[in-house]
Amino acid sequence: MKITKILAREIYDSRGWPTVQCEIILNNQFSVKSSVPSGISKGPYEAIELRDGGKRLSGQGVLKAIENIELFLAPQFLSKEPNGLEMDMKILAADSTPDKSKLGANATLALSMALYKAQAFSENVELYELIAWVFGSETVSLPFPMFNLINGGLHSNNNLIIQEFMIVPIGLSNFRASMEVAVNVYHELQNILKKMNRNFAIGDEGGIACGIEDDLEALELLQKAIDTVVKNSGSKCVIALDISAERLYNASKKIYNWGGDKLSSEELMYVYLNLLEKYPIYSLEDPFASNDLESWAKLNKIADGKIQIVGDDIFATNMARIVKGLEQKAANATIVKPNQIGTITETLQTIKMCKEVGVNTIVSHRSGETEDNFIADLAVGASAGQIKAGGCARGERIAKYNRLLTIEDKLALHLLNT
Ligand code: 2PG
Ligand code: MG
Repeated sequence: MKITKILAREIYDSRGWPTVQCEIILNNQFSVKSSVPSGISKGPYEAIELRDGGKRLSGQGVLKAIENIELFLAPQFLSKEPNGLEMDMKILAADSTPDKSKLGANATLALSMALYKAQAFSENVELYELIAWVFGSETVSLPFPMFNLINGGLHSNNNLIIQEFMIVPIGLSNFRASMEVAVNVYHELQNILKKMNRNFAIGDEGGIACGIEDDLEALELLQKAIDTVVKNSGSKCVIALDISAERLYNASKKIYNWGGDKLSSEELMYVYLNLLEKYPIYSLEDPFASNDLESWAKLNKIADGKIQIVGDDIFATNMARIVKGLEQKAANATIVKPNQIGTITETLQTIKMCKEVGVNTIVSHRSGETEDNFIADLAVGASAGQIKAGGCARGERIAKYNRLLTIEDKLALHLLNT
């Protein structure tokens, strides 16, 4: 099939801010669409998201990014067979900056995702199959999901310092069973809050976002809900936290603002060590700021491979930054967000390199999302191992989990037929 048209348009994300949608029309009749997410807790190393500035939509418009797709990038791909890998190389050449600051990572990624989808469609394969093929892998696997059941930090306006309180069901034989446990814990948490007469609401990432007093109460309630659900089920749940410490750090004073307390790196380390002792926490994301590398290395040494120390803002899905972090032994896992780097091909390269050097990878959504469920196929096709796509509510979060349920069924059927 040939590309007959590439359209881009401004649509809105789950927070009501503009974002980029790209539509590719094939053979004048079929079309595929992609749309890009947007984060709010960002480090300094992410690829540049192009925003229009000015008065319209508080400066958040993406009309320039759209123009970059339609006028600058699209013409070279018209009348060609869609090919994600090859066409990403052309996108990279057209932008030619290390951070996509010329065309905008929201423009390059929207087109890159749409090209991969168009290729899968025209070759009549599932997107995860195409991704596995580009990735050079003959097998695929479903990721362990991290469900974000309590939202704090910049993803809500409550008192919680920790940004994400996630649960990871373990000891289950498939994704559907994990999802079921998570959904039960999510509803149990709501029951507990109702019994406590707390008013609560859902935050940016589909977890509870108010009605909880502080981080310790959040952990206590989460543990209580987990205990109630797993009591008779034979399953287990561990906890994963995203601290997102970048926003808490004062680099000139070298202190962290921990809910009004001014903590040194060492004091913050003790906070974590206490939490690790008290709760079944198996994964800590962004525990320190990216230029407090020494503290990362100390914690990673203490973790000794038993706890997952995850770099997000510090690595920004960027191979060079991950290599630098590994030289310092800063972490043993990385978050993978396609819009931190700006194309799907670069995202796959990053996952590949991490696998080769034994760094765990967690494919991740952004706090501002759309209904696009590309990351589900990405996590499966590249056998990333883990995914975080939010809580057990809100359509844009559930879209990713529902796609994983569908993929799991397709793979089971495939196994039956072989
Ligand atoms: C994170 C992400 C996603 P944001 O910090 O891991 O949960 O948040 O998209 O706001 O950067
Ligand atoms: Mg993070």
